[in-house]
Amino acid sequence: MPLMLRLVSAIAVPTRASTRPTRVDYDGDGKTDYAVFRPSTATWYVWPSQQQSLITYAFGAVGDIPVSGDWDGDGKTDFAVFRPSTATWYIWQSQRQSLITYAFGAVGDIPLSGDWDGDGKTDFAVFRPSTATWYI
Ligand SMILES: [Ca+2]
Ligand SMILES: [Ca+2]
Repeated sequence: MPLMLRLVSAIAVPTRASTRPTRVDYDGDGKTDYAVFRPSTATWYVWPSQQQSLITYAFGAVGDIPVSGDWDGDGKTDFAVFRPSTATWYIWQSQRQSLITYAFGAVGDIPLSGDWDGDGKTDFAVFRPSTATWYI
């Protein structure tokens, strides 16, 4: 269960190719940080542009889909995952350093995150393949 964002290591190096790249700015300096999420272990590897060293986090569960974005609108990317088995979103807010959980979508939906209304905060969206319908 992804109840807390847990720092695993500041020196570990990703060793497998089964990772998903994410476009992010975790340190909020306006520069994109290198980051990947490994679904098989629910591990995040982040290379912040300011710090210039690898940081490893555990957040989410095996099989989760990364949906990072700036959900709280503070200019820093928040760790976030969508759990396909329950259609639940888990978001670690960078501003408050706290977890929020939402139920949005249905099992089988494909999660998409983006700032759909242009307010500076990331919004929920899912695509339902069975009906070719978008829910935003
Ligand atoms: Ca950055
Ligand atoms: Ca944020």
